[in-house]
Amino acid sequence: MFTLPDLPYAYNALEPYIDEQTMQIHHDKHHGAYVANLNDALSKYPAWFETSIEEILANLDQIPEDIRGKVRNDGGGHYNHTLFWDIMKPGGSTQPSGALLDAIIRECGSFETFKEHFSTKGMGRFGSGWVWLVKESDGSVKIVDAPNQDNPLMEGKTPILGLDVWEHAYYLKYQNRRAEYIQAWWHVVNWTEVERRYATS
Ligand code: MN3
Repeated sequence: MFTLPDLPYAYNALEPYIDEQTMQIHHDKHHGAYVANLNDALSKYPAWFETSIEEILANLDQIPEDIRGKVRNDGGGHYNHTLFWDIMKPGGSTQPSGALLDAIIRECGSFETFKEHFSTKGMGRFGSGWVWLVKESDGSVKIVDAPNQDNPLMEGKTPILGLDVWEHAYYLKYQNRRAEYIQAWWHVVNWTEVERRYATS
């Protein structure tokens, strides 16, 4: 069975950028529900509990058709939120360094332009979804977005940074002001973890 991982910091650790109540509901209730629903779907075919969530999402075509939609949504939700908690931290560095920074500059020209492009993608995602930074096999990086709980693993690609732009991620504090949420979120990105993911994927 899959389990809800603990947050790697306190619920209020990302204040004032992301508020305690949002973190509590987002982690305990939303992520918790994705895990419970994923386990419920897979309990019909328990052999899949032996497979990692990354492998499952990269091979959705092999999941039995009657549960495939649930596994896509709830398994995606489980993976995406686990990544999301890990790529945030209070008081992290304000930008990446080394090979990841080089790759971002090659793609976007500068780190500031990268942030603009990534934020614009988040604003442009209609309805619920995510913005992703993907590492390609040649080491380059690309900004992509996806609806619902879809993610780059489903396209055979490797996500190293993700931003949740579902309303549940920001509505309590920012209401309809998604742009303010995105601008605030940059303050809590854990670039050390994103660099680790870039280096090891
Ligand atoms: Mn969410």
